[in-house]
Amino acid sequence: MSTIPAEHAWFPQARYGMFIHWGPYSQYGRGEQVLFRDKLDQAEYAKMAKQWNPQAFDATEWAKVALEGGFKYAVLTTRHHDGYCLWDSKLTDYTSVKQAAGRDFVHEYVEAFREAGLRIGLYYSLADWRIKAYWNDVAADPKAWDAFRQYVHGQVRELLTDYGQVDEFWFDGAWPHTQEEWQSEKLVTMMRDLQPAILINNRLGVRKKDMNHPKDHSPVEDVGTSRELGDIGTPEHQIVADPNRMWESCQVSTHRLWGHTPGEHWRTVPVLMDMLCEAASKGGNLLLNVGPDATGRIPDAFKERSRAIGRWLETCGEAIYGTQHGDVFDFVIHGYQTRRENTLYLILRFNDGSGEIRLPALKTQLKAATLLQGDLPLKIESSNGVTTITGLPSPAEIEGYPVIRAECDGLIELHPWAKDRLWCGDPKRMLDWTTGDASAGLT
Ligand code: FHN
Repeated sequence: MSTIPAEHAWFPQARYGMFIHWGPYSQYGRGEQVLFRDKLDQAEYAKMAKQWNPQAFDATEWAKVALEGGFKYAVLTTRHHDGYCLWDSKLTDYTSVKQAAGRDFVHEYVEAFREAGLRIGLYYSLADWRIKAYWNDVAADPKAWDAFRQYVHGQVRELLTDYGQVDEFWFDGAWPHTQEEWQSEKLVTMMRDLQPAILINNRLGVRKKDMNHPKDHSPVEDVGTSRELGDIGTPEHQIVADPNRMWESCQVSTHRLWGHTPGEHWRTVPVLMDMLCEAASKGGNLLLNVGPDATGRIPDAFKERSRAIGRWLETCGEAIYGTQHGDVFDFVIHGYQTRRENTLYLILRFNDGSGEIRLPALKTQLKAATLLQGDLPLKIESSNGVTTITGLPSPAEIEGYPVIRAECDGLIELHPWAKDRLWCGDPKRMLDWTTGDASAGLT
């Protein structure tokens, strides 16, 4: 991965962002794509959207939830595929300012989250399901496509002109058009002229020449992502490191949908914690989604989960924020590792009560081992090349995932056998470890 420009250094420091999918679709309670997935009548949907008036919306309250959750930035949907704009766009009347709500929700969000010290992200869908040209081949009506593309470019210009510093711009909905048809390079140039420090994601359309590659040509590319444009990769519903750029895994906090779905199952705190720790261990961020309800309230079920993670981050955030790729050796029987230079953070998914953690793969001696919960020094024993950390308190005495700060005495090195994972590398590296074979009667 190329070096990260100074103006983008906040992103890996942040590690944890709040994704917010909110729009008139929240009135239906069946996710953000209800217009298409229920094939609703467009005119009926637009009528409902124009009447939408979420009077309980309080951006300051949302920012408070974000801070309590330990989030360092947020990304709000300014316009999803349904076409309804949450800001004062001069290019359409289909906005929260010109319709019943009479408010510029993006302005309120930006002001409150900036005031709270959070980095500002704006999500913008290139797709607009109301517009015929979006669904059509460009060649079928080039003039209509060009008018639509200019509308899109113009709205991006508005969002980067009228709302102060925007730290991250999150495109979506490029499918089925290519980065060439969207004129994404021109769009990105305009964006960087307006906001030189801005971080832009990779969902700017697949390059024409990549259109025929099988989807599996790269594990982190999804339909609509560009291989060359964009500062950050955006694996969705998966946590797969993008080898070429910074990345954030976007994940839902309920079972599947991004927009508000009352009655849906919520993912548990351990599942959400696992995603955050796994993303950090692989050197990426987690962008965890919430779908506020039609009145503008963030569901209590999200707040409870988010606060639990926030409390853990108050004690153990040093193992997440600003850490590097830490998946140094196979640690799956205990949990996750993150790293800060020669310090390893051992994040335990569970505490089995044994009071000890064996680290057979680690060749480098440990200078110190400390349980972050309570800043408790732990004992280090070494014998036959195996380091064991002992003195872990019982599960009842530790809230959340136990985290050990393991300070290595120099560069982190592994025993040769451990450099490859099981089912990888030269299997003969394990011969000295075996006890015999069938011919000697030992089976
Ligand atoms: O179609 C959208 C979907 O509704 C949602 O916004 C997600 C969030 O990353 N993006 C698209 C699906 O990949």
